[in-house]
Parts: sequence; structure tokens; C-alpha cells
Amino acid sequence: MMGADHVTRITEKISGAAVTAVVDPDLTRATTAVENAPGAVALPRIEDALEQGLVDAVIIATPGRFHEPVLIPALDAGIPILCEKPLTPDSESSLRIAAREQELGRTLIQVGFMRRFDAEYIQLKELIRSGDAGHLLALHCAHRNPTTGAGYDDPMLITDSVAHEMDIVPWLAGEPVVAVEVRKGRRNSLAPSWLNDPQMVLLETESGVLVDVEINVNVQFGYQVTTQAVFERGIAEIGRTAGLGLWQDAHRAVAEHTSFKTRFAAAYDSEIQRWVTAARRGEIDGPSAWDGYRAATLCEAGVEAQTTGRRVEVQYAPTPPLYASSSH
Ligand code: ISE
Repeated sequence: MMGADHVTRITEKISGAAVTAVVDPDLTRATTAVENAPGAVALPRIEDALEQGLVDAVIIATPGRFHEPVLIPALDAGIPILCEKPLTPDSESSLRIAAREQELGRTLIQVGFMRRFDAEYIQLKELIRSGDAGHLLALHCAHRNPTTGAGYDDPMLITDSVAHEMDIVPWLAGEPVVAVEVRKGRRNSLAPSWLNDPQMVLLETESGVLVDVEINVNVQFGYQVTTQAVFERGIAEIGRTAGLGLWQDAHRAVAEHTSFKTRFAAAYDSEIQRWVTAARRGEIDGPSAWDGYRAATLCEAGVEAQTTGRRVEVQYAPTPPLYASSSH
């Protein structure tokens, strides 16, 4: 889904890049996607695109469990990479990828945590950093999706959805998350029978900021991601739906998003434009592979907390010098 979205984005909105190849083992899908990218070819393997010298940068938008086998040849080719989240599904494979990148001695991988490019998240981070409202004490996060598909299971609540909070919370707070708990409550009867939905995730940062995340992925009405930040001297809120208000028939209505594709459209545009501009200089401009590793580690702890019902403390490997300037 994101691959096709990025093909259209690069073709229609982004300057400094053009889509030259779309790779999918299912050639029918690749062929459909290149219809939106004049001059691009459809291929079944990334190796084909690399060997034919067709690409000088790559966006990886396969499901997370297929990232590693695509990341390795792209890294070996030494080209800039935008890898959709998660970097890989677990910390061990993320460490392997980071180790490979360190051997090359430069950061080629940017991870697609697009919330870091959302204007309101950026404003909130700046408010927290400035200390204008005092110290940050707590965050209340709501992450709501309309429905989930057949392949989506309980661990994915953490590894596919809360993965975003696992990245954005330490980024906002400016410090790591050190412990995680997960509680399952009354389930939504409209959710698929195998899913315990919604769940409440509680994160603790190094200085003790408490963060509750309502992950609620069969909420039916639409797509909503909001954050309320509690400070010593005030409250801040981001993510409220804006846009045309309509007063009609004794009701007031504002259209809600139904997908992350529209909710975060501007963030994706900014993410991809900045990545393209940086890639042309041989750099990245966003979350690194190490940020990907840290989010994977936190997700792993989250799944353990979800399975055991216990509070799980999180340990990270020491940050290698290549990633020392990383944001948290
Ligand atoms: C999806 O993969 C995303 O990344 C969305 O941002 C998230 O809201 C959704 O829950 C995930 O399944």
C-alpha cells in the first residue's frame, strides 16, 4: 500500500527524484504501480534493478518481515535507502543490519517513522524541549484505526501499530523509554475474534514520564492519532481533526480521516522530499537504522509484556559511534 502511495508521491509531488523501477515478486502488482510512473519498469527482484544500474536510491515498502533480504543487497550496492517501519521485526535482525551499515562507515538507511515530519508533532517536541510549560510529566496517546485485516494479530498491535509510539515517544521526550506494560481489557465485539482489541500500553521514560497509549484498531468510525501532553504549568494537545466544518440539519460535522495515508499525507510528503534532498548529498535526514533498532527492541519488550502481563524493563545496546549524533 505504501509502495504504491510513494510511487505516486514521487512522480507527482517530489522534486529531485523520479521512479525508474518498481520491484515486486508479484509482477502484476508492480506493473499496476508503474502505470503511475511514466518510463519506469516493473521487475520481480531488487537484484535485477541493481544489476541493470536502474536505481541510485531505493524505498523499501515490503511488509516488515521481508525488509532484511532487501536491505542487504541495497546496502551492498551502497545506495541511499528509505526503509518503511519497522526496520526489521526484531532487535537481533535490526542489530545485524546496523552492523552491516557500520562496516560501510556511513548512514545509508533512513527509517520511515513519518510522524517525526508531522507539523504538530514537531511543534510539540519544540514545546517540550523549550521548557516553556515546565517539565513534561505525562503523555496520553490515542492510536485508532477503523478496522484490521485477516493477517493482523495481537503481537501486531505492538509491532505494527504501537511501533510508531515506540519511536515517537522517546523522540518527543528527548530520552529513552525504560519500561513497558500492556493491559488487555474488555474487547470490542466488532473486532476479529482472534484479536484482544483495544489494549492499553504504559511506557515509562528514563526520568519517569508516564505515557499511556490506547491502541484501538477496530474503532469503526475512522482513523485518529492524538496526543495530549501534561506539563507542570499546562496541557498541550495535537492531532485534532481540522478542516471544513459543516452546520446542517441541526448537526455540526467535520470529516474524519479513514486512513493513515490522508492523516499523515503532509508528513509523508515532507519525509520523502527531505530524504530525496539529503540522499542527493549522500546523507539521511530522519530516523537512522539505530532508531529502528531501538524501536524494535522496545516492541520486543512490548510483546513480552503483552504475553506475560508483566512490567518489562528495556535494555539497549550502547550506541555505536556512527549513530552518536542520532536524536535520542
Ligand atoms: C500501519 O502499518 C501503519 O503504519 C499505521 O500508521 C498504523 O496506524 C497502523 O496501525 C499500522 O497497521
